[in-house]
Amino acid sequence: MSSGSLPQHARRVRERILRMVAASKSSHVGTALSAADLLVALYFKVMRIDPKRPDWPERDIGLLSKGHGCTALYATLVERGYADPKILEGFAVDGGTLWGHATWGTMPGVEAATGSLGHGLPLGLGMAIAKSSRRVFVLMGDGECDEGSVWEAALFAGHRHQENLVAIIDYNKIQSLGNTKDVLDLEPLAAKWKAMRWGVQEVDGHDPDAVAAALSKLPFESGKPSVLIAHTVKGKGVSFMEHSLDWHYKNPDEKQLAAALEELGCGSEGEEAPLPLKKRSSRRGSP
Ligand SMILES: Cc1ncc(C[n+]2csc(CCOP(=O)(O)OP(=O)(O)O)c2C)c(N)n1
Repeated sequence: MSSGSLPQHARRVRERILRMVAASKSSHVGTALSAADLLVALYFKVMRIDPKRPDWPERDIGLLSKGHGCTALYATLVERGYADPKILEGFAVDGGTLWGHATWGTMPGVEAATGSLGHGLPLGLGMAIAKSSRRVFVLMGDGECDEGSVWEAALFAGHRHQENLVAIIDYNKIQSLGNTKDVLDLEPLAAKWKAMRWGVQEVDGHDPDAVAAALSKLPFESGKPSVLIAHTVKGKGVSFMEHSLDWHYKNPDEKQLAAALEELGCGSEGEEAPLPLKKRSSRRGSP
């Protein structure tokens, strides 16, 4: 595991995301940058896990339901010590081992195959019911909440008083083809979850210490599942990617990658470069 504060871990995760997406010429860099601080808070402070024992039967379960943001998960798992950084070189390239959506069995710590949106919460609910002594954390996108299966699971979890289920919504206000409020407005989002008998809190999703603090006392309300609505910015950390729909699908060229890394201040702490800058023959991640 690398040492440092949560923001330092998040910066290294962002560096790895950028290098992976650029090297493979794949998509969803804005998606991954949006979720970096949330994943770092979860995997470094909140979840009861042991990277040396990824199958530890008592562990908390983490599911990245917005599986198209898998570079953020892979980078966080490496940063946390689940695998050697070299594994990231196999992301979305010919002959590689890490797919463009989170895939179970490709790397220790990936608990489920996700990316077909709307399945993480029902899956997590099933796990929470089956393993009532363990906690299940499901990280979802806001656009993902357009899926009916999210609301079926939310209703059922509230009905069941499923205290060991925790949803985190990466509320970056943008989905793949437009602003969330224009495509399908979710507001009033907190009131909807409250009405379904969930304990609800809201947080700045780019303050990992605040995210960890919010998730340090669970459940938010006794006898209810918990949802943390995390206000985020798509593309966070790279100014020309922030709040931009373009970077859902676009990937940075060499110049853009160099500019992004410079803006993040990469290399200033004498860290290794996790992946080379050079391009490789690639297979694009699917949309
Ligand atoms: C069931 C399903 N329908 C459509 C898609 C295509 N798709 C990929 S990403 C995306 C938008 C996701 O938006 P959001 O959940 O807000 O995530 P963000 O990328 O903004 O973090 C869509 C519709 C999918 N992956 N799964």
